[in-house]
Amino acid sequence: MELPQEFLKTASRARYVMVLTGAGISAESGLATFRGQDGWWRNYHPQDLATPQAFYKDPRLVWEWYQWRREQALKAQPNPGHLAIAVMEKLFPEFLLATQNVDGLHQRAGSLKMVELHGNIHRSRCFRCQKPYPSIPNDNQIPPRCSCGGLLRPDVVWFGEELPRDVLKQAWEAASQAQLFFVIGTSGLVQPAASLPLVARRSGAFVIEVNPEESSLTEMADLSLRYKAGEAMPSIVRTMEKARWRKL
Ligand code: BV8
Ligand code: ZN
Repeated sequence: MELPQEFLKTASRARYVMVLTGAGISAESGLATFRGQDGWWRNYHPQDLATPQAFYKDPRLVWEWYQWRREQALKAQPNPGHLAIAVMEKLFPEFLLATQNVDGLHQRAGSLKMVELHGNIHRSRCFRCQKPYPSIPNDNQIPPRCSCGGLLRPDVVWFGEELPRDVLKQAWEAASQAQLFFVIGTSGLVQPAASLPLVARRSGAFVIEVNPEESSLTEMADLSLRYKAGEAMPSIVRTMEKARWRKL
């Protein structure tokens, strides 16, 4: 894959690199994306289930959707796209991966310098008292109950809920310091995550997108590669490694 000189020069000199991923990076692991046709479940669209209102209205249905997604995520394996990002983190003095995904595949691929903007489906918390449950209790109620009697919910950020302030602050600061910003596998529709590449660009970063289709961030990217993450990322990371050695 031919990469422009400007990208190679930036990669060889960059001190701080940031990556934003979305559901597309888990597609090659067999997990449905949020807005793709495969995202529907029992005729429901994810957007209609990932809300506090949906849980309030039918906690059993929403819990079962997350249970199904948890099982899919546990059966899935990190793909070469996840693994390449885990390698990339070691190439730069400063690095941050901000993922919108809740499937835990980046952690399983070995990524350490990362934040989960939208939480993680393998953790729960009490809908009433917020008590955290790092793993899913195997009581046979659906949804399980907290010790206070409240219902458990997945520890994710639903539409209309605020992202964890500390996580958003860390991601915002990283975006404003990055010289190189990757946007991988996201349609760029969900805020405030989709604003991170704009913050980076405004601070002078080179923005590179990897997505087999155009997204709402394509126009603002300096370089947009029409490839699947699992196909493109391993060779992009190898090319960056060589560019950094050459300079060194
Ligand atoms: C909030 C967790 C405010 C749950 C998710 C402006 C400012 C602030 C808020 C808003 C705003 N405008 C609108 C809002 C409200 C809303 C929003 O953004 N709505 C959109 C839809 C218009 N935002 C919120 O509600 C956020 N909250 O800001 O609250 C607030 C302030 C104060 C006080 C109270 C409240 C919370 C948003 C978080 C929602 N939770 N997930 C769960 O997962 O169940 S978001 C959900 O969408 C997933 O996390 C998903 O990752 C994310 C984004 O979708 P994508 O990842 O992009 O996935 P998608 O399917 O869309 O695209 C996949 C892409 O991959 C495609 O482009 C495809 O081409 C590509 N692809 C496919 N295969 C591959 C590939 N790419 C590479 N390789 C491949 N092989
Ligand atoms: Zn409770």
